[in-house]
Amino acid sequence: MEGLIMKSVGSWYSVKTEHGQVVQARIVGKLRLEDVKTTNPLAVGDKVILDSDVNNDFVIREVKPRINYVVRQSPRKKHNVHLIASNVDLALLIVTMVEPNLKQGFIDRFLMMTEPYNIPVAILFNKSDLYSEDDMVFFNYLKTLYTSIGYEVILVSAEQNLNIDLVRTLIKDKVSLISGQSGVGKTSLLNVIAPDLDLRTGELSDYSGKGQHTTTFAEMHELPGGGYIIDTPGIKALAFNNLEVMDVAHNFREFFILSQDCKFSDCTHRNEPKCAVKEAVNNGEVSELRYNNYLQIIQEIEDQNYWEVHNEI
Ligand SMILES: Nc1nc2c(ncn2[C@@H]2O[C@H](COP(=O)(O)OP(=O)(O)OP(=O)(O)O)[C@@H](O)[C@H]2O)c(=O)[nH]1
Ligand SMILES: [Mg+2]
Ligand SMILES: [Zn+2]
Repeated sequence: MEGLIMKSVGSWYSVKTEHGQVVQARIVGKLRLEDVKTTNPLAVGDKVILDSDVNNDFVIREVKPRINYVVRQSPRKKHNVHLIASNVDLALLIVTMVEPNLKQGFIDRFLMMTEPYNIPVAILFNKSDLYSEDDMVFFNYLKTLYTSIGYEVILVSAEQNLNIDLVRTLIKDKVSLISGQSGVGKTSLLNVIAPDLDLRTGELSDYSGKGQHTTTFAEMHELPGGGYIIDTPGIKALAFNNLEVMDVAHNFREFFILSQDCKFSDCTHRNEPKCAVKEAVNNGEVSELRYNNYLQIIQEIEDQNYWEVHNEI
């Protein structure tokens, strides 16, 4: 029997079977997995083959090949990654200008998780009811920037029901992942999009990002209008030890297109001569904001690699 993983807590998985019921199942034996080293064998969104054991309990025998997956660097094991979700059609990145403030570079760092598989991203700026005029000016700037690169940008408010219909239309019949810092209103938005779900949301007293997380594990919900949505815990920090400098260069969409005109095929767009990306930054075709975030990410990766080499000596 086939199944779809809706939730994973410890070694138990909630699996929706092809007959529509949700059952609890565990892994037996060894699953054949892809070559990526992961700290967890299965993720929400995985399609699996279910069986029953001698006690008539459900067991997972096999995971079907994934179309794509979203991973984060494991906080514990540096070169392992943690699977967040798989087989995703769309990622909704929830941010807000205030409560908590949008962290510099956060959007571009998030995109490093979705770009490797070209997962479409819609950036939802939530809590618009709280934005000042200045916040709106910056929002409009970011909207123009990210729209021009190919991402959808929508101003929303869970509180005031702003543009929720637009989001409903966007996610209809898709498997969407909802992600972002803690407290930006991911679960609140889900509750407005699909009130029947009635999920728990939090009151964050501390917006430094260290506040408590209300959602503590990824969980997939079936949407009444068709499709699925995966609520995830808030992201605290995004590190990229699992990426190489060239991966980052390839995952900045507009840089990648331009890089065909760089003199060197392995151009990192820093000090190389005849670099099409740097030229585009200089003449204003590529955003300085994006370029600076790019430099910051590759610098971080190089620093980490340096320390690793250093420590091995
Ligand atoms: N003013 C305003 N507050 C909002 C809006 N959306 C959510 N909030 C508030 O923001 C707080 C956090 O909301 P949650 O939905 O729990 O945030 P979350 O992103 O799911 O947080 P984690 O589960 O910790 O990752 C709650 O107090 C919500 O009431 C909005 O559009 N406007
Ligand atoms: Mg939540
Ligand atoms: Zn270049």
